[in-house]
Amino acid sequence: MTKNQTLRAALDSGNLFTAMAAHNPLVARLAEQAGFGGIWGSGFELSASYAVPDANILSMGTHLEMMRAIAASVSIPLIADIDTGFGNAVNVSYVVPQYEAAGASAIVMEDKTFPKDTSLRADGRQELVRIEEFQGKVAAAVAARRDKDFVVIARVEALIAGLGQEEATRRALAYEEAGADAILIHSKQKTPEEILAFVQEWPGQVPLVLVPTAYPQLTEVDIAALGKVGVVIYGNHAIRAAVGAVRKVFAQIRADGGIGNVDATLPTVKEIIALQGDEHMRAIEARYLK
Ligand code: SPV
Ligand code: MG
Repeated sequence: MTKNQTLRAALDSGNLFTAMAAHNPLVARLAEQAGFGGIWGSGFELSASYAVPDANILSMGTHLEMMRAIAASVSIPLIADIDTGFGNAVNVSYVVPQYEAAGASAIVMEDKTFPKDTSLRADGRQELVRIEEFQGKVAAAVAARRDKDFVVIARVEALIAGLGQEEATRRALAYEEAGADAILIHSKQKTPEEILAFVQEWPGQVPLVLVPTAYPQLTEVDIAALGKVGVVIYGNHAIRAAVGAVRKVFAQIRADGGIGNVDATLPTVKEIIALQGDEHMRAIEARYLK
């Protein structure tokens, strides 16, 4: 099976597919080793790793090249976060084949205006495009894919924008009608009630995608039991884990005036060399270096 077929089959199966955020190939490899079904090519994480806001400050090219590097380093599907599609439906027509060629198995595109503001920030600018305009962008994405198993996920930001469940459902149904394979419904409420109400009332046929960052109480068992959710995305746990771990180690080294104490607490250099794919390179060496 190709990676695209793996993701498509997972969506068709009705089982919950898990995708973990990654901002570089090393983290993607750790996600694969940990047993996640796929990688989330998070714009938030990549922006954070460049120390800039998640607000279309990074260029599409920067994100695209990281997606290419990630896809090349793992054997599980990559779901690429293309924000608002980097423009209008015309841009989307050119963007989608590039992500597909880079090795992504899906794109998620959100119905906000360009440039976007990040969704989970309190008081962010959350302006949505007209429903018809976004339908055009979804249809353009669907038409532009080369492989029918490449998945197009439309992301509804109506709850994030405070427009309520009725508007969110209206938009989700319109995007399904335009050809979306799945609907990502995002919420920044600190408890799951808002998202649960949407999921329970969802009258559409396509599976939903949740990003439970703001309401972490909801487990995979809870989500699977809802029966309408195909994918759960863990949106930023790699970058948050990295920031926490790096801060702690740096502080310890400054406090100790040396690396003696932290050394035993860290993964060994040997472990890092293994993650770099050393075994593969040594096999090439043994076979071809004459
Ligand atoms: C991302 O990880 O880039 C996302 C999810 O789009 S969120 O940051 O919650 O908007
Ligand atoms: Mg994003």
